[in-house]
Amino acid sequence: MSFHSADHEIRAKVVLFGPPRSGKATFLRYLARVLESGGESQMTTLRTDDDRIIALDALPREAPVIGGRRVRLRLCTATGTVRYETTWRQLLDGADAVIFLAHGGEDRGGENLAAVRDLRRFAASTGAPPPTVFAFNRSLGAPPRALEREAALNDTGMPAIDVDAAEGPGVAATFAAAVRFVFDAAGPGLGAEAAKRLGALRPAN
Ligand SMILES: Nc1nc2c(ncn2[C@@H]2O[C@H](COP(=O)(O)OP(=O)(O)OP(=O)(O)O)[C@@H](O)[C@H]2O)c(=O)[nH]1
Ligand SMILES: [Mg+2]
Repeated sequence: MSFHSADHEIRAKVVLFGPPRSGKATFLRYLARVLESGGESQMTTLRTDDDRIIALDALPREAPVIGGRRVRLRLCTATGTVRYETTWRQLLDGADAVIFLAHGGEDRGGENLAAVRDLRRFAASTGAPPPTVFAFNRSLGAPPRALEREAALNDTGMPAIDVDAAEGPGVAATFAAAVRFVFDAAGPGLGAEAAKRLGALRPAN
C-alpha cells in the first residue's frame, strides 16, 4: 500500500498471475463489470514492445476507509509467464496480494506448477512474497487432480477456489480473498469487512 498525500488516497495493487491462456484477461474483464457496479472503475490496456499489460483501476465505494482515506485498488495482469519475465517482475514489485489463476485443463498440471515456481522466483527477488490466493479456472477443462492442487498449495495451507472466469462463479470470492489480504495488512478486522462488502458485489448486468 502506498499513501498519496496530494489526493488523500491509499493505493493497493493486486496482481493476477498464471500460466498462459488460463483466463487472466477474462477474469479481469468480468471483475471490471463487477466493480463498475460499485463506484468509479476503469479498465486500461497498456502496450509495451510486445508485452500486453491490462490494468483495472477501481475506487470502490464499498471499500473500508483507512485513517479517513479511500483506497484505490489496481488490479493488473500481463500475458503468459515465460517470455515476459521483466514485465512480471515489475508488476509484482510492491504487490499487496496476488491471485494465482491456474488453468483448469487436465493436461495443464505441468504448466500450472511451472507458473507457481516462476511466481515464487519473481517474488523472491522483490522482498517478502505477497500473500497469494489460488483459483482454478475450471471452465477450461476437467477439474484438476487433488495431487496437483496439493503440489501447488502445500506451503500455503490455503484452499483453492474454483472459478468460471467467463460466467463469473468464484470470481467475486477470489477477489474477496485477495482484498482480505490487502486490508488485513492495514488493521485488525478490516480484511474481513472489506471481503464481506466487496465480495458481495455483482455485475450490474
Ligand atoms: N468458456 C470459457 N472460456 C474461457 C474462460 N476463461 C478464458 N477462456 C478463453 O480462453 C482463452 C484464453 O483466455 P484469456 O483470458 O485471454 O487468458 P489469459 O490468461 O489472459 O492468456 P494469456 O494472456 O495468453 O496468458 C480465450 O479464448 C478465452 O475466451 C472461461 O472461464 N470459460
Ligand atoms: Mg491475457
